[in-house]
Amino acid sequence: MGRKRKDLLLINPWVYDFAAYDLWAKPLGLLYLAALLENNGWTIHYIDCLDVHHPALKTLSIKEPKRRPDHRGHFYREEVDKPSPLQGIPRRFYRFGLPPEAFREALRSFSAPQAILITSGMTYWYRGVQDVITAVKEAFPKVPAILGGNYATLCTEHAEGNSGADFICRGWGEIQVLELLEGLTGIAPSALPDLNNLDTLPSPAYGLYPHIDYCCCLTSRGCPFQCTYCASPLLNPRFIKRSPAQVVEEIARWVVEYGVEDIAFYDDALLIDHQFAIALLQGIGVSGIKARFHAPNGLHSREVTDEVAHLMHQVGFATVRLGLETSSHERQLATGGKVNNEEFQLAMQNLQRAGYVPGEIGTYILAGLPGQEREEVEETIRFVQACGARPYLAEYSPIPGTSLWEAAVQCSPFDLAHEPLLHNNTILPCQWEGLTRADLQALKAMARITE
Ligand code: B12
Repeated sequence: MGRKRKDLLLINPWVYDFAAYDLWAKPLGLLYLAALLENNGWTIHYIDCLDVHHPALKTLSIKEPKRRPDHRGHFYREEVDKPSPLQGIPRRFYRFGLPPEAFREALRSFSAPQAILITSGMTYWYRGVQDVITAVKEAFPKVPAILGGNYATLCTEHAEGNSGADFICRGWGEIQVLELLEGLTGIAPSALPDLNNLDTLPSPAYGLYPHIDYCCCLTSRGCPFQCTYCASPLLNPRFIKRSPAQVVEEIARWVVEYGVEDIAFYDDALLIDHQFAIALLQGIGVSGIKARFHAPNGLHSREVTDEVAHLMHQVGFATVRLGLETSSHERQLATGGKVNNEEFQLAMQNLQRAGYVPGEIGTYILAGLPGQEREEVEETIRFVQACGARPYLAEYSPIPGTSLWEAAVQCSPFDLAHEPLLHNNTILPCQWEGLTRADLQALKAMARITE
């Protein structure tokens, strides 16, 4: 009797959107699962539709999209028709990622796996999920398609009715996927992680990429705050950290193994545990790792002490973004109280004393929260600029299950409750006469003016 074949195909789907930019975007959850499955003896085949270095692009003589020296950049894209719920939006709509013929060609190069695992990012990116599942079902009609990730977790019912997947997993996938595969194939897991101890998880499987020019790192899962607009508590059952030594060792290995110079942190709360933050930053310093570090996901200002700011500057944090969201004291309290203006000012002073120059520090401002007026955003932009930071306007994307969701549904002119495409931040889902799309354009222009 031959041994059972143990092949899986893992896929990061296309993105359909008005805009998408590779701000160090990798499907980290899927890469974590890939590493765990490899440890359990599975052979992993992998297609990342968003891989700008995918060999299929060269075969089709498609030039690599423009990248910056720090490896941010554009994805390959093709314009497509707007889906009907977005018809009224005066912007072009694209499919980002591999041309469909390249994807189908890649599928043909594999023989049927035991299961196909598909991840999902933003809730409003589900069309890419649908298209991938349609294509894999054409190629391998009998192979079960398993869907997980943010869309699957936050819009489970919608995914059940619309994705085409045979199985849908909500939340952390590690144990679920091993158990599901056991049920489907009879192959029992040999290496189970302990999800109360993140140090038992293997490092994300970046080796699946033929070429990689940055790595994304997660030092923790979840967040101790419960901000009303944020999905973190829905995606993570608790806030849990890795050991700083393990993180440092992992980054050092990536720099040597893949030759990467850019590391982006994906944490929701990177600095929130002060002792951890100091240990991590000192560890990076002592190890002599030479890389640029990026925090595209926003840091908690309260934690940017003088010491933390100096260490960040010393070890090479090149992208520093603080999450302020609003300078309105009332709204800061009403949305979760993660920061106030004095704490933000202090963080800015600490960062500037540490050597950051004005404009080098970005600050996220939320625009278009339910009932939020243009003046509040304007004031926040002015405040951020006066503190020496560069404002980044992030249009609010309403997320089902969050505390702010009902208010968002009530105030939105769009049918948010039935159509996840309408969660797209670009359409300004909660626009109203107090803050219109035209207002937003004016606010963006204002935010671009830096002293
Ligand atoms: C990193 C990040 C980004 C990165 C890129 C992410 C990417 N890969 O594309 C950047 C900085 C670019 C980004 C941008 C934005 N983001 Co963002 N981002 C995140 C963040 C912090 C982490 C995602 C992550 O990788 N987590 C770590 C991994 C390990 O977790 P995971 O992917 O969930 O995987 C686990 C499970 O889901 C599951 N799983 C995953 N895949 C699969 C597959 C199978 C088969 C199975 C079984 C299980 C499974 O198992 C995994 C391991 O346990 C999340 C918040 C969060 N905590 O998740 C927000 C989040 C996804 N972002 C969000 C938002 C709002 C945005 C922006 C719109 C912000 C703005 N207004 O500008 C932009 C939009 C970008 C665009 N249009 O291009 C929202 C979601 C909005 C929505 N409606 O879906 C989130 C949830 C944050 C929030 N505040 O609530 N983001």
